[in-house]
Amino acid sequence: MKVLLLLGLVAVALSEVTRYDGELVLRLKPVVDEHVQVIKTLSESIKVDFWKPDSPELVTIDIDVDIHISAPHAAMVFTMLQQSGMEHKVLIGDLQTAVDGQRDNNGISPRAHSYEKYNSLETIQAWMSTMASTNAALVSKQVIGTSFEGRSIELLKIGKKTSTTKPAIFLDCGIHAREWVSPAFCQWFIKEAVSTYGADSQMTSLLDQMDVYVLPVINVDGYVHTFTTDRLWRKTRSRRAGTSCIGADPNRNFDAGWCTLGASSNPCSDTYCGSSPESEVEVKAVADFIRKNKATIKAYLTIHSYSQLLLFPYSYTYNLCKDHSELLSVAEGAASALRSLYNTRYTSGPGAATIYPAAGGSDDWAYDLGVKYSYTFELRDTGRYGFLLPESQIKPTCQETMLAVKYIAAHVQKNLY
Ligand code: DDK
Ligand code: ZN
Repeated sequence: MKVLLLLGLVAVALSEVTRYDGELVLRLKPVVDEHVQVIKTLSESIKVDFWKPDSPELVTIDIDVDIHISAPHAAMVFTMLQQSGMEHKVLIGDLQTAVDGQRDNNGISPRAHSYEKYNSLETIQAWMSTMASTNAALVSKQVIGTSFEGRSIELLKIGKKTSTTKPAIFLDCGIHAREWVSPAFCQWFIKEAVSTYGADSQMTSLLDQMDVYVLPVINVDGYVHTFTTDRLWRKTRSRRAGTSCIGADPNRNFDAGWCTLGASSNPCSDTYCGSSPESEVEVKAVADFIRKNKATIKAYLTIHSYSQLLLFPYSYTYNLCKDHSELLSVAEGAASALRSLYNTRYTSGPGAATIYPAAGGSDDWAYDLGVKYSYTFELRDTGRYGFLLPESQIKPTCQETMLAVKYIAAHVQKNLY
């Protein structure tokens, strides 16, 4: 027993998991330009981890700004906020408590796969193999590429197998590493598809007529890093010459107005656009797959968190896309279906005007490629827990999100021919 305890301590010491004791998440409400400047100055003088928006360049007046700061800087930050007269509140008073608190579905074995827990990549990939082999008539697994650190990027193709090629929906999760509820949703979707096929008439008709490609974790290296080392990592884990900073933002790395707006060319930024479009191998793998299947893919859905938004193109320009009115009305229908279950309120609209301009995103890229029904979800919550959404909220979050996804799928199906 003592030996085991000792080994445990050594293992903890060796893995060097980042702790967040005493660190805070604050919500700031800039209403005049001076406030915006205060936030930018702050981010230049101390390390500020931006939760919303994702980087200081995106801060403007009249939006909520959620930031994570370290304990030693807290007193100074509060003084600065007081002096500027900017309204603010503490969202999370001790980040380590929130990190520990999110794994609140105890009683479920920590190693086994569970739809109501945050599963490790290893667990997810083993489960995907099992899902494919035990549901061979409906599910097949495909490896679409390899990550920077050499992990495989895998998806499941779900749909009744036919001799002719079917139209398809592409659904991905886990572009950003720290948004853990996103991969949880893709797993939930797969479970629902497999378990309600043949019983639920909408799911049956969807999978008879269409295929759904579900990619639970795009940014596999980043996701692993959030389990082993830094819970709040966002980007990929690519190394590049000339900087010690690691990774690029995969949702700024697609070839859509690349790096023109709402993205950073600084490799140390959390919204770094990468050295060129598709410089990140994970992005290239997804883009290659969608290009290859572009004749069949009718909808592109991508799942992020947090903010409770349902967004569609464009984010790289304020111009409205040519299908704006249809995409808006489908988004509003999907949001009201979602709300019908637990009264969770979503805002829908084009990305640039609804949250912030952000070029190089996957939804804009897919849309410009010709995938008309292109949507980005930002799941729960609105900041109470942010990225640290407790496991006890996985089930209600996924249940309500299913209603929105099924609403969009029904519309896509209705407009196939
Ligand atoms: O990547 C972002 O900053 C958020 C998700 Se965390 C989505 C931005 C809107 C859609 C970008 N095309
Ligand atoms: Zn995201």
